[in-house]
Amino acid sequence: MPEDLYTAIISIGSNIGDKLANCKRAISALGGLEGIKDISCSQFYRTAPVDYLDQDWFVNAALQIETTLAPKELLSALQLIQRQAGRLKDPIRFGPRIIDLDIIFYDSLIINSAELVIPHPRMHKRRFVLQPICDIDPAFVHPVFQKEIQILLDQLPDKTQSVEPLC
Ligand code: PH2
Ligand code: MG
Ligand code: MG
Repeated sequence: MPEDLYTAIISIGSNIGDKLANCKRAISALGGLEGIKDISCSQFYRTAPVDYLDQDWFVNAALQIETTLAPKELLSALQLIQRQAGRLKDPIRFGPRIIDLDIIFYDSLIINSAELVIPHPRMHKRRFVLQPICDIDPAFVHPVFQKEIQILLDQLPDKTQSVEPLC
């Protein structure tokens, strides 16, 4: 019997070493996992750091995947890829990382558990998350705010966060 397929949006970022190569390697690893298929990727962006400013700029993108994995299984899979890339612990909250894979949306599900909050709790304030998602699905409606991603991006009060396509 075919298993149910869900659509998830994942934000990806790196600001250590060869940032673009780190992102591409993680996307390949994701594509090789059982239960994940049909990955679409946004453009890659060069983005100024937010929340912790004293660190190098990031490469960020967004991915849309089709998956049979449940949210917590998907989280474990993303954490495994992060560990395999050499990210073992984070000395600084919001600080430098070789790879970061965050679940932003999982269909229109709302989850508030100790291990996992979906939609991602800070995504609506972050141009480096909203802009790449707009490449993939600008009309997707945020299930908590009931606003399209394009509207959240247009209404972002902070116009200073730098997010430029990577050439
Ligand atoms: N990730 C953070 C903190 N700050 N800034 C940018 N530009 N891109 C990120 O991916 C990022 C960040 C913590 O996950
Ligand atoms: Mg993360
Ligand atoms: Mg993050």
